[in-house]
Amino acid sequence: MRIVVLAGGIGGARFLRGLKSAAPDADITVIGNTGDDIHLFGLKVCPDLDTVMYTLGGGINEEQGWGRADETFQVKGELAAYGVGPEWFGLGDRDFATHIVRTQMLGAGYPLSAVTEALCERWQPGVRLLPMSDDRIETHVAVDVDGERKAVHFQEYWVKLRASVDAHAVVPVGAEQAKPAPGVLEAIGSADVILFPPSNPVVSVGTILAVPGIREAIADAGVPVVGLSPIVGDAPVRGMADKMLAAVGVESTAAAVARHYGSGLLDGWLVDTVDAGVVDEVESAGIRCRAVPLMMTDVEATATMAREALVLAEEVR
Ligand code: GDP
Ligand code: FO1
Ligand code: CA
Repeated sequence: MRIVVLAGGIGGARFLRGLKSAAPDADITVIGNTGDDIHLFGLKVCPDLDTVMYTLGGGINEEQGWGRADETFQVKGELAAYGVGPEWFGLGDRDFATHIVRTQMLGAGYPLSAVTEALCERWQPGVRLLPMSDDRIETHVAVDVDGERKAVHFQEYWVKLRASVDAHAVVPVGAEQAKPAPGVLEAIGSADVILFPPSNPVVSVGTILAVPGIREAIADAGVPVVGLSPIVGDAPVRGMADKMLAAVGVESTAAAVARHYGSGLLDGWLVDTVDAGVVDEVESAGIRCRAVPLMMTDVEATATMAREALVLAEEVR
């Protein structure tokens, strides 16, 4: 079975670990979000691609959910001693090597998709990991600072400002001119099932869908498209999905996120058992819905979620 998954960082990566366990023989292609990418110290950092690669490859810091296990921060300290920032973004020594290799290969002319494939040769994630695009796309967030509206990079909003101020708009800068990376449309076109993990609907899945051609290819694929809610009990399990949803005028409920994707895209939607009350509402929007436990507490619980998603896909096929 060929499965295509649109993934952000932590939510996407943890779901994929469960999916691999639930469907060990499946051929899984991951279309990864690159809107979180940022250039720092002359290096290209791709947080969501790296989170998927490290999580599936066994190198992730499990508690944190991003960055490397057994990390040290000598380089960060040395940069700070030179007064070279930003000091608010924590790049570790082990992680730095990934960004150096990536930036060196990009400088030599390789596209991000080829670089990602090369990095995955080391990590062997057991999935085909494709960036959504080889073109530069950076999510910016409109905020008010000292009474003035300005756009900041998504990482500045999340890591520096800790999402403490309201987001008025979220813009995937560069998306309109971008093309899907090689292999993306082909993978969607030959998929047996397409899954939206419980990733951020705005700055992860939403950004991937903003690359011209991807949303259309999924809608036209003619195969089941099933999503899992990142909102449990009217709040994100972690992260800033509530702030991002508010910026695009969507309530933080499992039902509102399903309606936001819409029946033109989604065939099936899983909500957590605490949200069982919204099943009828989602179904009346033309999306088949089931309530099952959706907390990714360990790989076994996550594998059960992935199995439920595949069962729902067969039901709507
Ligand atoms: P990010 O790029 O690191 O922010 O990760 P993603 O976009 O892939 O996923 C973030 C989303 O995952 C957040 O909206 C969380 O609510 C959701 N999430 C994290 N852990 C869980 C979980 O155990 N269950 C569910 N249902 N959602 C989760
Ligand atoms: N998140 C933080 O909250 N603080 C950090 O200093 C930080 C550094 C960092 C470095 C590399 C990387 O791949 C991810 C990193 N993250 C950090 C996570 C990242 O900002 C976000 O969680 C994701 O981009 C949101 O999807
Ligand atoms: Ca992300």
